[in-house]
Amino acid sequence: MALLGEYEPSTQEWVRDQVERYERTNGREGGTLADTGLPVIVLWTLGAKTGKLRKTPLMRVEHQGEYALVASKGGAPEHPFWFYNLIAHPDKVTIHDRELLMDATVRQVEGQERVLWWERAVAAFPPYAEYQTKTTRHIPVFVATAKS
Ligand code: F42
Repeated sequence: MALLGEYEPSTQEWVRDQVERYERTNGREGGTLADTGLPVIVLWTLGAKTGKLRKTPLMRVEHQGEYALVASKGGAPEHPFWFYNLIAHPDKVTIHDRELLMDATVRQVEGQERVLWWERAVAAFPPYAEYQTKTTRHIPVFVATAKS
């Protein structure tokens, strides 16, 4: 059952517009990052402070039904807010990937598992590697697994 809650759109217009187009067309519109042609998913989380439903487009990094969620925020020095939402509510997550709405649990990965998923992420979206060189912040990587 997809995450329930009072949806609070992103404060960034381009982000909330992409979510709106993605949801209306199951990703036929808004399914890629601008003109890169690279696919995105929409992450649903529960606000760590507001408890509201938040929807965030992320690059699609999928492997055997699991998804990496890379909190790069373009290499900014601070984590994105959705990072704190996942920390607060790791088991209150939905992944929208075109026709799939997947209820999920997330874990933050480190060590060898992070190396493996980081390789997959950079293969899917090469700018991630550049973002990491732009900041001393260790870019968090979560892996979302379908709830059984
Ligand atoms: N961002 C990434 O980090 N990684 C990606 O792979 C990525 C891909 C991508 C593709 C397409 C696209 O359109 C955007 C993409 N982005 C990617 C940007 C991403 O969608 C987010 O905009 C970005 O990561 C910043 O996330 P954010 O959660 O900081 O969003 C801000 C703009 C936001 O929505 N702020 C809200 C606000 O009202 O200011 C608050 C959001 C929130 O969740 N608040 C929490 C709450 O309780 O409601 C509080 C959290 C806390 O504890 O402070």
